[in-house]
Amino acid sequence: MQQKLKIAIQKSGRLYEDSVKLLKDCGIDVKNGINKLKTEAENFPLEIYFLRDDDIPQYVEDGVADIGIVGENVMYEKNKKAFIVEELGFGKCRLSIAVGRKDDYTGVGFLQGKRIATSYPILVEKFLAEKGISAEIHEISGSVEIAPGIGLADAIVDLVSSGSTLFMNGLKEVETVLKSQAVLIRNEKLRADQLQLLDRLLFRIRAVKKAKNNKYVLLNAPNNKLQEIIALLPGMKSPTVLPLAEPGWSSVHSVLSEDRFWDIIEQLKDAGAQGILVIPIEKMII
Ligand code: PRT
Ligand code: ZN
Repeated sequence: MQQKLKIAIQKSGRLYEDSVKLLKDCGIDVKNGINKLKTEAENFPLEIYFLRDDDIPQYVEDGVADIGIVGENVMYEKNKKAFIVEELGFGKCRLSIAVGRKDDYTGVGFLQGKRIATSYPILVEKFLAEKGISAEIHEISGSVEIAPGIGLADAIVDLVSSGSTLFMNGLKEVETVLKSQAVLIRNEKLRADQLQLLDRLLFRIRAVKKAKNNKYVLLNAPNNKLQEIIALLPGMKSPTVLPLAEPGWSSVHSVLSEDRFWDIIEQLKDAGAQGILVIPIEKMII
């Protein structure tokens, strides 16, 4: 029987949907995991375990799961023996220190001798030690943002994405302890056959990520502006140029990366490009 690779993903919560979507985008069929501990992919030798995110690093360290998807915040807080193999680009947030909106915060010195509520005592302790601050850490497991309001703490350290939770609780973000996103982690001692499966999966994940960060662009260009327009397009190699039925015009096809996208589109328009079409790419293999 063919060996299977075992992956642990969050059972429900903020990482669940993106984790399943990533596997689906990799062409791996995942049956819905609600109320299930485990399922098998039909078209890739993968067993999927649905777990609480906090437990995933331990399962991967123990080898119950070979790989897992978890936030860096959990990975570093749990401090288990596992490797990060790939950043996945979703579940982005930051672990931040917040104090009362009216507090006169001028720097980390503000925290000296204060009470800090958090679900991330290890990361907070490390941050404070690096800054030479000693403070009282109160570990609480949820609703950290209400701690200052009920007199339990002077500051909190919690995950922030939009900032609205802090705002609604009369707090302001003052320091970033860690920037986090979902990552793929692996057990330290995978066998050769498991590593081979991981490589196949990683190849697909990277193709999906690359595609997400790029767009396919088609545009029409007057032939006398072609050189200028082509010079603006980085592309995978050189762009494809095809003659249009209308004399003196060409169609140019290329790939643009998301981060420079709007910049380049504006320059293309200024250089005389017309009828610009932008199309998402599903997979990108180079
Ligand atoms: O049940 P289980 O233990 O698996 O889930 P959980 O409740 O512990 O975690 P969950 O589903 O809330 O989050 C899973 C992971 O998502 C986290 O470990 C992070 O890696 C990532 N993530 C990304 C976030 C956020 N963004 C986020 N904003 N996790 C939590 N939050 C919370 C934060 O704690 C705060 O309460 O959202 C609130 C702040 O959001 P804003 O938008 O108001 O700033
Ligand atoms: Zn959790």
